[in-house]
Amino acid sequence: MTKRALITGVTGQDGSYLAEFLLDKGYEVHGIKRRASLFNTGRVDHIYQDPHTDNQRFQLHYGDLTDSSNLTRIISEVQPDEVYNLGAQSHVAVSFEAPEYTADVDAMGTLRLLEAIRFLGLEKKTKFYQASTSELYGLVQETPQTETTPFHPRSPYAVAKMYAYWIAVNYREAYGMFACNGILFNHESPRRGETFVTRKITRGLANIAMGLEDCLFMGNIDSLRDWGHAKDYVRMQWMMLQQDAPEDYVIATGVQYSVREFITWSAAEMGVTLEFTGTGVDEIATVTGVDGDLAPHIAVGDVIMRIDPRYFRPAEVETLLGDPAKAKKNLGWTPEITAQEMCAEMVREDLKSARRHALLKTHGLDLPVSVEG
Ligand code: NDP
Ligand code: GDR
Repeated sequence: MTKRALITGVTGQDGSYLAEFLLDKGYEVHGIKRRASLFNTGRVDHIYQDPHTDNQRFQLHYGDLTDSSNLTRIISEVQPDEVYNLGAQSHVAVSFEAPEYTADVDAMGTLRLLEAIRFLGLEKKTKFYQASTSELYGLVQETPQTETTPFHPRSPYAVAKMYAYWIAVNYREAYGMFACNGILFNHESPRRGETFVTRKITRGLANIAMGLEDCLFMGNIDSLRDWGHAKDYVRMQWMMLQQDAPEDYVIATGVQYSVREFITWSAAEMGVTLEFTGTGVDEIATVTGVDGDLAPHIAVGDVIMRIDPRYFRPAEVETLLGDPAKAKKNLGWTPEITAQEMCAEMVREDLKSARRHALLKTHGLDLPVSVEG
């Protein structure tokens, strides 16, 4: 029988890859999208199916994690075998600006979904995946981080996600629900939101390469992260719900790099070498070499990265490194794409869009480049 999945956050990075993955597996996939004044389905438009055709296997429903009655109605209509709760205000820096909204969506939204499943009497049918996060470790207590490392969240986002983590555990223990937390470390792709650090770098440097921007303004580039590819990580989200019994898993690569290294790789993908000089807010990256023709607007001596303290966070997570041993042992999961391969893919895609943009500009169509991040 065809399995039915409901994905919150289907229009986001992970939601779009997961929807593709589940459709390939033969699932009927339902996604919740928010009402917005502009189209917000760019990441899933390629799998859109005309609602007037028969056997539609991908359907979108208007909804919001802040709206219990709406969530209950959608779950009642869909009767999902699996719910993937990927929807969230997912930007850590933004959560300091909008802490209450972040708690409402990320913490209470999770509770609303679990309650809807229970209220509808689906707690024995519907399996639940919660998008938990390495941000729970925050001020890290041990390295590498595992499923048993104590949490110390460092942002309103992380605190909200900590509630979501424990409420999923609680519904598992209290009501016997099949609820799992995937404690996912940072994962990226060409579909990553433009204001997360990796995409900000690949897109920013591609724009500089094509003469659309002059300089990349960054926050804490000493920060260390364990970066994987979103495609590898959504596969694991599905695997977690196919276990015999619900358990929580750390999903990571087990390798850590700095933001500065990610900038160096991204530039190198365009044939550009950099030298970092100065310290703290005075650190800059100067071009020391340009090889090939991928970056026609970058020259030796250009300063293409500066620090802007506005991107520092009130409380920072300096270092994260995950140990995915349990996922490997129990589920046979290992990441297939390295951080460097992922960076190369992101640079290639961002160079393509920067070239298109630059071409339009030469024909007088000068679209604004949004650089806020
Ligand atoms: P994105 O920010 O790309 O996507 C978030 C999704 O949530 C979007 O579809 C967004 O809709 C939707 N959303 C936001 N607010 C609401 C709301 N009020 N009601 C319903 N939907 C809403 O995140 P990712 O795909 O990167 O991450 C997926 C999940 O995994 C998130 O929960 C994130 O916190 C978590 N996570 C992500 C990691 C990562 O490195 N990517 C690591 C660990 C956890 P819209 O498109 O309209 O904005
Ligand atoms: P993070 O991701 O906060 O780890 O949360 P992000 O890419 O935003 O930051 C990673 C690190 O880079 C530093 N940094 C900057 N970050 C941004 N966004 N912009 C900058 O200019 C900049 N300069 C330096 C940050 O300070 C940070 O240390 C992501 C999100 O996807 C969460 O939803 C998810 O839970 C975690 O990853 C795991």
